[in-house]
Amino acid sequence: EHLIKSEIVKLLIENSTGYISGEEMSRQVGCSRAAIWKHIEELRQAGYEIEARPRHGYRLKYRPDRLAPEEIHPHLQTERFGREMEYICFTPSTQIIAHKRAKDGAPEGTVVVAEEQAEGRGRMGRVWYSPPKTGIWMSLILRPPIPLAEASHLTILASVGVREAIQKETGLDVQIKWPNDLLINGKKVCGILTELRGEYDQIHYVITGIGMNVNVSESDFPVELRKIGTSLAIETGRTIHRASLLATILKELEQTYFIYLQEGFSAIREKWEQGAAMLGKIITARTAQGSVTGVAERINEQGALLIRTSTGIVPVYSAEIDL
Ligand code: BT5
Repeated sequence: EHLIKSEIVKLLIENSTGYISGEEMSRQVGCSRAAIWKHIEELRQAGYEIEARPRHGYRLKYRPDRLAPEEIHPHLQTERFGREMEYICFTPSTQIIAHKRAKDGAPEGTVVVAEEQAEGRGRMGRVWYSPPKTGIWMSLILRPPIPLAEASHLTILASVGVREAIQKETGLDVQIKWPNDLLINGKKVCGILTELRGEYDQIHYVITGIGMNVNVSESDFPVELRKIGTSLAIETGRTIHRASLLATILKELEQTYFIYLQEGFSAIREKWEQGAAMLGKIITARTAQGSVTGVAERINEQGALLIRTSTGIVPVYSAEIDL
């Protein structure tokens, strides 16, 4: 059903400078004119403005910014990522749904995306603020053939892919803050959450959660986040079309993931280092075992951050970083 709708939206977009007839659409999509008419009506209900002119056909005048599959699909340039997609208006957390789908055998590349989350999850029980219709709140199912010890590679490759997507789509300079933040002008625009199920020698599945502030305005942010958070709209001064951005994110993520599977972690590590906010700087890493202060040198083969202290190099596997 949603594939037919995607095809119709695609045709309307491609022909939006003129008209496309119902007959032409039914021929290209391969369904009846009555079916086309039914879908056009449903699109209108969903907020599309579609003009119908006798003897000319249909013309798209306005497209709402939703993250529904029929919105993403016309932009999608991936092999697997986003080919299966679940779209939800409101949910506690897309992570919870993605875990269920993964357990039920959903294929790699399946995406769960929501317009709003009530209890978006951060790391260690923290909350991710996810207001309606202004962000990309999504979870991606991966099934990488790697041991548990290498799971942190996935957070790093996701940061690299998402950074690439934002830069391509907006031209903004994005910095990566180890382990899971993307910053613009020193403020957090995106957080990544890697959750997984697996055993010592094999991961069963990974859920990569991505929370990106896209059209969140300054006054939308709760007071405590105003100093530390930002959005693409705040930084560019314009509204960003979320559906095409999401398609770009999936494309860049897939590309980065395929490079990782084919060439290994070192190819990703190089890209990561190009975008890292902290290398060569003095930082403090707060870990569960205490604080480590020193110069951030690089990341190692496991994805741990290496900090040069007065007593030697210390690898840090999980921490909060003060820049
Ligand atoms: C993260 O955690 O940065 C990971 C966030 C992942 C969210 C996505 S949304 C889709 C998927 N479904 C979910 O339920 N989660 C994932 P962490 O490093 O722990 O950062 C959390 C901290 O960031 C909070 O304690 C706040 O200080 C700050 N924060 C919360 N919401 C924010 C927002 N919208 N923008 C910027 N900072 C925020």
